[in-house]
Amino acid sequence: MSELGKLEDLPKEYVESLTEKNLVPLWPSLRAALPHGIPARRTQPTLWKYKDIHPRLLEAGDLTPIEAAERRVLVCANPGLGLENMQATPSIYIGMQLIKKGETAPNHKHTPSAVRFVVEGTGGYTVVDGEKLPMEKGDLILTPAGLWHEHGTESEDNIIWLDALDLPTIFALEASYALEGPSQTIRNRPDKSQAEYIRSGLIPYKSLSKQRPAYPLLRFPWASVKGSLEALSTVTDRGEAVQLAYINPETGQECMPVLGFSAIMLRPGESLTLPHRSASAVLNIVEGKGQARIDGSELDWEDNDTLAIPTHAKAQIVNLSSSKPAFLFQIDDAPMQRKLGFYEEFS
Ligand code: 1HN
Repeated sequence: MSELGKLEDLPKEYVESLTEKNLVPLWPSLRAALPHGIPARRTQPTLWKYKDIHPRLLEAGDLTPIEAAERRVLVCANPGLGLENMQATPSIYIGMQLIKKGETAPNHKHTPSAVRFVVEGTGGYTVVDGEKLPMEKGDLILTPAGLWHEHGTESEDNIIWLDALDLPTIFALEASYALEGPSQTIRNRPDKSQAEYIRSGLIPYKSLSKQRPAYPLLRFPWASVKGSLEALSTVTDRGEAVQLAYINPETGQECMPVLGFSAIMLRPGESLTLPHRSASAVLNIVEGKGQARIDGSELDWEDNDTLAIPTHAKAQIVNLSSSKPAFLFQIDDAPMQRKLGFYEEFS
């Protein structure tokens, strides 16, 4: 393979004449844009400890009223990607949001798609497209692109959840914007999806002949996810992943276009090698104590901690408890990579 020409090899006057006409020679930058074998990665394996986030989020609750914040969030920013860019991985935005007793976060809709994964507190709710969805620890709530959503809490508690958005991609497309609106009228059938999609394998009959709803399930209660993981663990060999994907029950496909969501159970003492693959991911620990080994970094995690896994990383997660299972929630960008036609798993 021949060495590619460098910018310095070209006459200064020639380069200047290109610059003047908004032209750039490709060959000096080709290998940086298209490295051989493995992509250039700036994303660092990163751990955000909940014990570091929690007191600072409560402090934000004292320092900044909700009216002055709109959304009171501390963003988990990957240091390798520049903190100001607010990326946990190149495609995944992650933040921790606090709503205090009596507060509401106003109604809006936007082009990025979002989910909420509840970390702490009871009695929170999100209204999505007129449906009032309760939020309890571990529940996953979808707020897809273009659907109105607003949040609040009806208990004495603070409520804290993790926001995951496809914002980095939508922003890079110069397509990220929001609209504000008046508070939604709540339909008198709270969370109807929990009655319509109560069991896998069964969908409302009418949806076979009608156009299928784009987002039939907006809430995935943790209690049923956890129960399903426990059942799956009884028929899964040790060392093999006990993992469930959140899907659209009408299509069987991932429930959002860019980001995918799944839940993992690690049995006591279990060590799991994650697939070596092209997707990046973020893990949030629902409960448990363990270690992640990601490309040579050893990161010790416990309840509510959050971890970033770069693309093409070699990663292993270990449950360090010999008596209790650990439960993790995963966000990844495999759905977008599959649609773009380059998703890969390496053996
Ligand atoms: C957003 O709409 C929410 O609705 C939270 O709670 C975090 C971060 C960036 C852009 C939009 C929310 C967000 C966000």
